[in-house]
Formats: sequence, C-alpha cells, structure tokens
Amino acid sequence: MRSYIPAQADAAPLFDSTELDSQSARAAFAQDLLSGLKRTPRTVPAKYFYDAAGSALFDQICELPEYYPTRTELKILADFAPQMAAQIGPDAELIEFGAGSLTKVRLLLDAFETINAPTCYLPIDISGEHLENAAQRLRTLYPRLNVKPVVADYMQPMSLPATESPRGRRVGFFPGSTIGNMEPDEALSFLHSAAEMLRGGGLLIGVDLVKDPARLHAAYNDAQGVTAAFNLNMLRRANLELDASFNPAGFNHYAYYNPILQRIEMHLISKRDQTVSVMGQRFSFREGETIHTENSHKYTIDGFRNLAVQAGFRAGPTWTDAENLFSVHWLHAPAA
Ligand code: AVI
Repeated sequence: MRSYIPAQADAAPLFDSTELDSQSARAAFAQDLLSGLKRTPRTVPAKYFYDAAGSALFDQICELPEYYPTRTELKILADFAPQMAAQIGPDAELIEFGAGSLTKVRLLLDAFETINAPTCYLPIDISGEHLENAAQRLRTLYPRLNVKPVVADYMQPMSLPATESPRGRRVGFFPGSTIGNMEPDEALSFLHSAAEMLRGGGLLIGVDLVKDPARLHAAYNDAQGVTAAFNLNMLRRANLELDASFNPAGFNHYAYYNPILQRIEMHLISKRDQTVSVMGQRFSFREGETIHTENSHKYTIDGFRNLAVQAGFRAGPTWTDAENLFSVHWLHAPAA
C-alpha cells in the first residue's frame, strides 16, 4: 500500500507549483497513459480528467439536474454545520484535502462563533494558481483566519507548513466524495494516513451512498452530455499535451453501475477498429474495446464507518439528507 502521510511540519512549502504544473506533470501523464494503454483492460487514472477544460466541465457537472452529490452535500453541510462545528471544537487547525475553490469550507467557518472559529486553514490542492486566488478571496472574507495554501497532490507523501503553536485540534475536511474515486485499498490507506496525521482531532468527510441504480445511472449519463464531454476530454488532453492522435469522435462515453463492486464505472468505447499513436507508440483498438477511465465507489453508511474504524478512526455522528443520497461523517482520530 502507498503511504499518504504528510510529513510533519518542519519546512515550508513543499512542492513547487510550476514543477507540478508543467514538466513533471506532463511526464507523469505520459507514463501513466502509455502504461495504462498497454494493460488489459486498458485503464487511465481518473486524475487526468482535470486539466483546465476538464475542471470547467466538472464544475458544469456539479450544476446538472441529474448530478445530485454536490447540491445534496452542500445542503447537508448547511443544515448541520453547527453540529459539525461542535465536533471540530475551538481554535482548530483545519486541513482540506483537494480544496478547489474553497466554497464548502465557508459553510463550516460561518457556523462558528468568531471566538471559537478555526485559527488556521491549510487547503491542499494540486492547482497552485487556482488555489492562491481562492485563498486570497478567503483571507478577505475571514481576516482572522490564517490561510496557508499547500500546493501538493494529497495522494502522495508531502510535508505541511509549520503553524504557530496551534491551540486547537488538527481537523481534516474532505468533502465531495472524492474518496469514492479511490480503490478500496487506496481509500483504506488514505484514511489510515489521515488518522495518523490528525491524531487528537478528527476528520469530516463526504461520502456518496449506495442507492437505486437508475438514479446513479442518470447522474453519470446526463441528458446534456456534459459527463460524456468530461470523459472524452481525457483524449483531447492527450492530443494537446502528449501529441497523441485520438479522434474523440471515434469513442463513446459509457458509464454504468456495477452493483457487485458498488461503483459507477466510466469507460471510453472505441466505435470502430482504429489505430492511435501516443508519443510515437502505436495502439490498435478493436471495435468495442474500452479504456477504463474512472471508478466512483458508493458506500453504505455502515460500510464506510467500518472502513474508517479499520483505518484507526472511531466513528462519530453521520449526517444525511432526507432521501439518503449522500452522507457526511465525523470520524474521531486516535488520541495524540
Ligand atoms: C470528483 N468525483 C467525486 C466525481 C464522482 O462523482 O465520482 C467525478 C465525476 N465523474 C463523473 N461525474 C463526476
């Protein structure tokens, strides 16, 4: 298992965003795409959806009528933020994994009395420019909050900047059910590392739930075709960054719920026999052959709580919506 433990805070930053954003990111994409296309079945990691165009498409997905997770989680956060704030406790050091545009955290921050509010907020995200802009806006809105963005891939080992003798507990915030995009062993490893890193504090985490497959199917096969465009964007990105020769019109978006593995699987299916080149290497696709691009695992409430306990947490309260579509869990980390 890989370890995701951020090394303890001694030195300041960490990963250089330009390095992450350019050369090494391109090299990693090349390596993962080439090795993924040589595998059977062909697989490309879902993290490569998120270039600027892919991130914009994902933002559109979050607004779609069929895609319930984002708005449902926001409503749960809005409805139960005071209870969540009580679990977080006073003067916390809040660490958000995969923070993006820093909107969800505001629902939590607004639930605190000023005197008890988190003193320090470390949003971790891979996109440096985006993160710094969002951090700047947040500083204006919450002048007493020490906002320290960390440009890093939270799935890789990293270090966190030192904070001035934090008074409160260290608390993780991981909304969006991004944990569902990890394989179960990766999710366990991530949670295990988080439990260590958050000793004495806790983790607030959003998790999408098992439900009627028709509802899930609709969420990943929207009528406007935005999810299809998001999936196909992986090929467009490979053409732009790696000089690949994919014809996106030669592939179909295919997403279905696998009830045995409790996950949505997204694939790109070749519409015909075709040959594609990537960085000078040629790959032949038969008609109907797939590239597996994403898994989105769904959990039962008990299934997720059991996973968290296996990772070393003690399960606290879980909040859901009226239809039981989505869940937000408070997990107690082990004692410091
Ligand atoms: C980011 N992640 C939680 C989304 C999900 O639902 O698994 C990504 C996504 N894929 C297709 N639609 C949205």
